[in-house]
Amino acid sequence: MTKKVIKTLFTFLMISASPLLAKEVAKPTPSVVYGVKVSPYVRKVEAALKYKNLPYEIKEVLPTKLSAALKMDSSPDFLEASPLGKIPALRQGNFTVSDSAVIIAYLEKTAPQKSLYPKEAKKYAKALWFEKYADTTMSEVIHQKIFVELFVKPNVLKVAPDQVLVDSTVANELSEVLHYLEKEVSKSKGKFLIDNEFSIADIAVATHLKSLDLVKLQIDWKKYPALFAYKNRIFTETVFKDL
Ligand SMILES: N[C@@H](CCC(=O)N[C@@H](CS)C(=O)NCC(=O)O)C(=O)O
Repeated sequence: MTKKVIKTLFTFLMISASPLLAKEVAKPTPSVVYGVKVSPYVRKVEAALKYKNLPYEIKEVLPTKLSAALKMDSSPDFLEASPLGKIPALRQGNFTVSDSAVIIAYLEKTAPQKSLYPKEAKKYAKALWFEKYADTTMSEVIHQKIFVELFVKPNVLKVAPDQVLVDSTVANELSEVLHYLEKEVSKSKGKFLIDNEFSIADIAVATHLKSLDLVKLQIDWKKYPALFAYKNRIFTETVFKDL
């Protein structure tokens, strides 16, 4: 083969391969998620990123209030991403945004593949309702009054939990939450909260159910058979498996 033929052949191969190379180059740069994996809201964002097959890395930071209690400083790049000093926050290059609900709504716009929001209006509203319920009532009951007491206080702040608060929350508010979810799961015509459509509703609710598992709370699941089955299903069959 002459040098000229080899050169032509090489040029041809480079041109044919260029779309493949371009694809390789066009891979999205990983998002940075500020936070710690035990946070239910960080877990919620991770589940969404995993579901959408988006690359990300966790930059381990504690919320500002917790850092201050431990006499640690928060990094300026985290504070820029999270004006309230809460976790999670997301960074993509110079762009930053915080709050799990806002982050996931943003991800949906930028990566609409495998949508987390039902198309049909009533289902969409229902999914947003479950997210709101999880981010407010479940957060107050399960995160603030149980998880912070039984996990954050002894493991991070090294102080004793308020067991009286935990016991009364479990007896009263937690039972209300679990009864409500039992009713809703039973109404679903499929294996997820919105029938057979995996959505933001499942991610938002399941992240708090995971917190209950993490603190090994003794719950009489026989009272909530549909919810118990849902919880086991969601953690083994979906993106929650490794979270
Ligand atoms: N609504 C926020 C809640 C985030 C949140 O409260 N995260 C907790 C950690 S799990 C936190 O940063 N707490 C510190 C604080 O409230 O100042 C979200 O969905 O991202």
